[in-house]
Amino acid sequence: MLRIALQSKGRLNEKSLELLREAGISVEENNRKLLSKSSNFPIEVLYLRDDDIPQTVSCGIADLGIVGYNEVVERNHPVEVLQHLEFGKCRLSLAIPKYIEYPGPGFFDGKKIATSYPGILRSYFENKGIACEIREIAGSVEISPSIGLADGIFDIVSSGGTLVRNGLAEVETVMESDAVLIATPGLDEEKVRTADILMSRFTSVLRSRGKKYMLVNVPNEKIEEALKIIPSMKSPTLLPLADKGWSAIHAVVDESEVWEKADRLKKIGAEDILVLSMEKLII
Ligand code: PRT
Ligand code: ZN
Repeated sequence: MLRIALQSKGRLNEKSLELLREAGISVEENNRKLLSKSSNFPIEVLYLRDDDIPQTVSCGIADLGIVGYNEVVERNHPVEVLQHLEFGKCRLSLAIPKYIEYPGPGFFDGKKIATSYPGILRSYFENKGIACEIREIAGSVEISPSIGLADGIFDIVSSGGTLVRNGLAEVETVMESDAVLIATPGLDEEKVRTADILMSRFTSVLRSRGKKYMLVNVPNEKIEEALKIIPSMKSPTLLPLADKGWSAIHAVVDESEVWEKADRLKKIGAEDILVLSMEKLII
């Protein structure tokens, strides 16, 4: 039985549970319980604050965890990063009041910076040989410059709206982050086997996100041209139609490219273009 630590509430909670659900793993909803077992997969979920997940996994109280990569780097506990999960995307950036001209990282020499991520910031400045005073605060970092607590901030940015609302401009991106699957180093063989199954299910779910299944009928003499427009993952499926001289092509395409591809296919004489949503792509 594997134990996986998930954020109990907050930005990553719902998406982590959704990933498990899409991977076919049913767990009882949180209901204020600390621990809940899956009814159809050898795993139990331990709900924690995100700050505690790296350490809990590092020392083996949980075998796996899903947490922001930023937390993994900041906490610096030995864990293995098994997989980037592509949700909870954000960046950690330096920002200063927007009316100040920014000459480059040297600006921060001798300045005070407020942050909840002192470890990442310290190593960034050490690498650049810049000496600044780091003021660690737990929350509302973005108001620090306006109340005179700091000259700039180092914080998580996603849309950038919080910075704009507080009169700040993002001047350096120090690191990119998304949710990651982490593991205790040196899991035993049986746990590694179960974790591998979990990871390959996650991979299937992630691969099918943003993809559509496209079916299109083309005159046989246009097949080659059509295949240039919709190259599939390996090779598209090609089926002869009852109507002689026509074939159907089935292919997996990025959702963002569906319209553009459909327009180009119509131009070369394709008909009956069908676009279906794709639930799973199991490889
Ligand atoms: O209670 P617990 O300790 O578990 O949660 P928490 O409050 O510490 O963390 P939470 O739930 O806010 O965030 C969990 C993780 O989500 C973070 O560690 C990041 O990996 C990821 N993430 C993704 C974000 C954001 N996007 C994000 N936008 N975490 C925080 N923010 C905040 C940021 O701190 C800033 O205040 O949103 C604001 C900026 O957002 P924009 O869109 O205005 O730029
Ligand atoms: Zn937290």
